[in-house]
Amino acid sequence: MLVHYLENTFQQKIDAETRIEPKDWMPDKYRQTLIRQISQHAHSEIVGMLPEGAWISRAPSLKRKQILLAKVQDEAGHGLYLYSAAETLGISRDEMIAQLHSGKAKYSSIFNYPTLTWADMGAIGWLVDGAAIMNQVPLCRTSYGPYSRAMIRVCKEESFHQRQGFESLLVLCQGSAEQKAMAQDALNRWWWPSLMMFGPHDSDSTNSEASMQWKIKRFSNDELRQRFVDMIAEQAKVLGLTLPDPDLKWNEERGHYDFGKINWEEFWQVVGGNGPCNKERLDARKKAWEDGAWVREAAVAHAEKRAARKAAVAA
Ligand code: BYC
Repeated sequence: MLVHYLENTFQQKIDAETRIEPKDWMPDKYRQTLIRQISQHAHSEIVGMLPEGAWISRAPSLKRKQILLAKVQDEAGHGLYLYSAAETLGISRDEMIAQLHSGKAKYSSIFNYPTLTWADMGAIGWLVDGAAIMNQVPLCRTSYGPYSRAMIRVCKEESFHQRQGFESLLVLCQGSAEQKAMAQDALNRWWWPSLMMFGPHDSDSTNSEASMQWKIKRFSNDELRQRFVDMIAEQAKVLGLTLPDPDLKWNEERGHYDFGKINWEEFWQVVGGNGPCNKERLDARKKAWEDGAWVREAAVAHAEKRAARKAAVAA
């Protein structure tokens, strides 16, 4: 009876657009869904540093190196805001990291593809950050307060990331024939994985119904994917690049671009751990965690020393 009352009051708050805060009552499934989504989002940011991080030392100029360095640092920051938001739901940072390392928690499929050329840095900024913004701007109004506030800052930074990616590709597209070919090749490889970032079709999206009712999600996976295709198809014209989809065509009646079939078999293989770089990415994260053990130990020892000193002064 009491639970029924609490659930009703909770849903009324959501319907009235009142944010849910950490100390408010919430259904356990709402809490678990948020822990799942926010922690997976945080892991995606941290794992997402790896494919681009590999190009910092190979950036073609000081300017490009500075931009890439700043972008990768921003991603570390996004991971930290998101881990902090998830911690307000009662899970510790260590538990989340353990779930990533054991394979229990997912991270975005997109980061399991290799970065083969410099043009991939442009393609990631344009497409991957472009897809991220499309998905994350609505999350600024998500129903859980700490997550929505973290997303406001993240989105501001993501929009700079997308602009730098587009501008970097534009420079390549206006350069030599080889540079333009490199940009086209990067687009060919990153296009379909970018569409997969939005998740399975709505009919196969197991979490959507509850997440929409709780206003964690405001738009469905397919709606956001369509918006992304419509945006990128126009921007590709400015670059003079061709999206690698023979079925891409403006549909006057729908007022949207039609596009070809996504290879869902590939998506589920990548999500299941069998993508081209899954093992490499997880090994890199585990190694970073092990190599950083001494820093965590030193920080704890320092905190204990300070607390002991403070206690001694107070006594
Ligand atoms: N990859 O029921 P569904 C970034 C899983 S970081 C892997 O539709 P949901 C950036 C899904 O988890 C971008 N798994 O799920 C960083 C679920 O499995 P579980 C990351 C995926 O949660 C560095 C199952 O498939 N963005 O921008 O309602 C550099 C069924 O899916 C994927 C976020 O994390 C995928 N692509 O909707 C540059 C945004 N898609 O968990 C850029 C926040 C689905 O039940 N997250 N799955 O075992 C979300 O908005 C939602 O979680 C999703 C999926 C739209 C991604």
